[in-house]
Amino acid sequence: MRLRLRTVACLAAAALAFSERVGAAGLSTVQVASGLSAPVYATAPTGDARVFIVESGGRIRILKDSAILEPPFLDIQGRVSTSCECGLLSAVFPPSYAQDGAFYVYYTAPSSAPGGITSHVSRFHAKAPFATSTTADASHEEPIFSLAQPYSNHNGGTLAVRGGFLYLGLGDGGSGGDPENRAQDDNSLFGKLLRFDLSQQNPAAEVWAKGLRNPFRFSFDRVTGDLYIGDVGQNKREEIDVTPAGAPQGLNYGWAVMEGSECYKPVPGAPPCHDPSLTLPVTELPHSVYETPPCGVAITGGSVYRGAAIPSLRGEYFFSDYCVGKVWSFRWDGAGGTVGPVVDRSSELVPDQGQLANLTAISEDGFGELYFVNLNDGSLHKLLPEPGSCALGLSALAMLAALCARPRDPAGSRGLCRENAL
Ligand SMILES: [Ca+2]
Repeated sequence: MRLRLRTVACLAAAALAFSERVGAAGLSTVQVASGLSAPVYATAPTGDARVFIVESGGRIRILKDSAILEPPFLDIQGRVSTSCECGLLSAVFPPSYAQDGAFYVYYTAPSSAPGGITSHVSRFHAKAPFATSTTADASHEEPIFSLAQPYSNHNGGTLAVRGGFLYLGLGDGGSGGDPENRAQDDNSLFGKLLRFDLSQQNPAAEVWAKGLRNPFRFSFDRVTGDLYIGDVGQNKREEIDVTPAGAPQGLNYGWAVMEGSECYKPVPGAPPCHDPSLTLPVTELPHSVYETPPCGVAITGGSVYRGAAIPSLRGEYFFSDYCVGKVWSFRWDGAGGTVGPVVDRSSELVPDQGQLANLTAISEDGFGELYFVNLNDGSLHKLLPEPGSCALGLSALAMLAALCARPRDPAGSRGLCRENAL
């Protein structure tokens, strides 16, 4: 018994030393796809080893075994407008996808609306067998929601599923400064987080939260259900809003009364600036932190890492800025509602090929591993442990295990390494 306890203690110490190393400086990125046409998002059905890449021109491509499959999984290029902040902007596979093949997309289409576009959420179906399907039936589109845009910008762009509901983030309608105060207007669907009951064949749009300017990217933590919104700022502040899964419906994130934690403008009928009813960001990036921004600034909300490759990183939220080309991360303490240090990860994540710039998404595959989507050069990069982390970890493990009273368990150590190396 005494020997066994000492062995367990030794191996635990080895595992701790290993995980601290990976957590401290053990990250890298590897280019896994290139030659894509204006990619904006990556996702996958839960447990599917493939990656489904959304191209803004109207195609969804499948990355399988390091190759992009032909033909595309979905091709609706003729229905999509591609100028400005437009196009096919996201796709989501609900948990029921393996049973019924149904998935949802969000895109903008040319229209006679004042902004020249109309936003659409539609349901499509993969061709059977669903779990391994490589093509969807583009000819059978089921409209779920549409909304004519008053201006061409601030179109939101993300769909996500939580607890049987489909969520859509919509911008304030566009222009600048929310001229018609739509984000605070309960009679308008702009500037809102909407949700749809997926148990309904034709679900109605329900306002879940308001006071958003342009939540281009938001996500749910796949373990906790907490909501992370990257809301693009106006002139001064980019913000991240984090809301626990159990928060009530009807939160007001402040725009255009407030831009981040600063007052922006009084809005008739809305709470005043700093009113306690407003939900303020958990962290924000003042524009003053950027040095000579190349094209302005626009936050790209990301995702919480929940993969298997880097266990010490689980729970860490990664985000970027489309224009500035940096990647940051922080850890949100759901119980205390506090935010850990915001860490600039950019130098750690320099990839083997290409670069992490013009990121339109940091999103997840079917196992919670993270991908960086570069719109400008058409590439996709995957977050991985730093090369050699596993070998170094094994060295530490072997050294410490050798001090134990009996030989280490080879199967156990391989298990640790495998978990960190994939
Ligand atoms: Ca806000």
